[in-house]
Amino acid sequence: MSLQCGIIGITNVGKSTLFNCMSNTKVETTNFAFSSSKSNMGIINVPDNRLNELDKIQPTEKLIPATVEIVDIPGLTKGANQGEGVGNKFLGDIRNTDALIHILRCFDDENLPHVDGSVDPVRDIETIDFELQVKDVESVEKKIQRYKKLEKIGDKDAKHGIEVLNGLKEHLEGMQNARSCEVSDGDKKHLDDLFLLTAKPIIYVCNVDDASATTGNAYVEKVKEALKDQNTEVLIIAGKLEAEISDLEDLEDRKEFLSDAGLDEPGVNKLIRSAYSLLNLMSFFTVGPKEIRAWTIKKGMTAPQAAGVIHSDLERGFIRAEVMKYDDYITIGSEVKVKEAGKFHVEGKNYIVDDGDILNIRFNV
Ligand SMILES: Nc1nc2c(ncn2[C@@H]2O[C@H](COP(=O)(O)OP(=O)(O)OP(=O)(O)O)[C@@H](O)[C@H]2O)c(=O)[nH]1
Ligand SMILES: [Mg+2]
Repeated sequence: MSLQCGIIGITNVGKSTLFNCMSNTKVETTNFAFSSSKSNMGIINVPDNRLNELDKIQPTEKLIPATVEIVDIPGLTKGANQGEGVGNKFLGDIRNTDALIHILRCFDDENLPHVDGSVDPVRDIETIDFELQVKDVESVEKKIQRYKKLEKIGDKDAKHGIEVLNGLKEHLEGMQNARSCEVSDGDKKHLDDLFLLTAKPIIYVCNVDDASATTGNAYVEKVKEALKDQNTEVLIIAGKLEAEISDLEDLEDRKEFLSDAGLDEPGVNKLIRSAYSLLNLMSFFTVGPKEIRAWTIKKGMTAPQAAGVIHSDLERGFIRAEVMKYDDYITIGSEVKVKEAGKFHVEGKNYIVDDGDILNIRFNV
């Protein structure tokens, strides 16, 4: 199971800069508009301090964090849907993602002109939203045409489907995103196969100057005001500072740098965790002397499905899961004592795995 988070935004707002801070692969960042000419894929480790806590109780050789895929998508611009800038070929890359991180330029820098002449993150949100909405209207219209053909040959569902889609189309044409369109659960089936760009879950990241890393600035306030009615997260990150921090190899140097900036951890760590939860993901652990590992699953997965993330044999031959809750293990201090305390659970195939569960899968193939 690989879920993907896409980084989007206007050109030259710091997308590649932040991608480099998070990802295991590095790409070029430049002062030129549209410097990225293809989407770049990377893998990010999900920072999780629980791994270190588990290591204190069960010393191990390797700590392996959970991972998520991230794609740095080249900058969009006004008219991208008509081929402006790098055009719309990247709108397809956005379609393939499961969630979006929208980076907003919230810093002044006279050496780095903004393509639209001034720094205005609220206008930038509208610019990007509009490009995506235009694309979504196209998708909806195509589906309406398909339904009209079905209606002609007597399909009963098609008429209602057309009504639902027309409602959505109007919503989009009113400069609204599909994610804010109210559609009843029963009607969602008409939209499922559209993979609408503006329906994807999204986080906004205000890329600020170093001095505003903890406080934000006037641009951030405007962004928050503009998004206040949307149920969305707005994070503040000082991209340039983050890049400098991630370049430091030495852990102590990093700590000092962070505390000078007034941060208790890199802003990108927070961003990664937010993206992880936006993707509806969580982690369970396997714990042993060779490795302690965090595994990524979707919320609501059962024990056999979670076992299948480790290896398909474990799902196929699943017998039972032995489960310890992370908090029990940490406070009680060992597997033996957890058992003595009656908090070691044996669960069957209907068990829904919880975030932080420590699992041992019993299987037979
Ligand atoms: N002053 C300042 N400059 C930044 C910041 N973040 C990025 N930059 C600079 O902005 C320029 C563009 O950054 P990139 O990360 O390449 O921008 P991008 O959004 O990937 O741009 P495209 O790929 O061209 O769309 C680089 O020169 C960065 O050093 C920041 O927080 N403050
Ligand atoms: Mg770039």
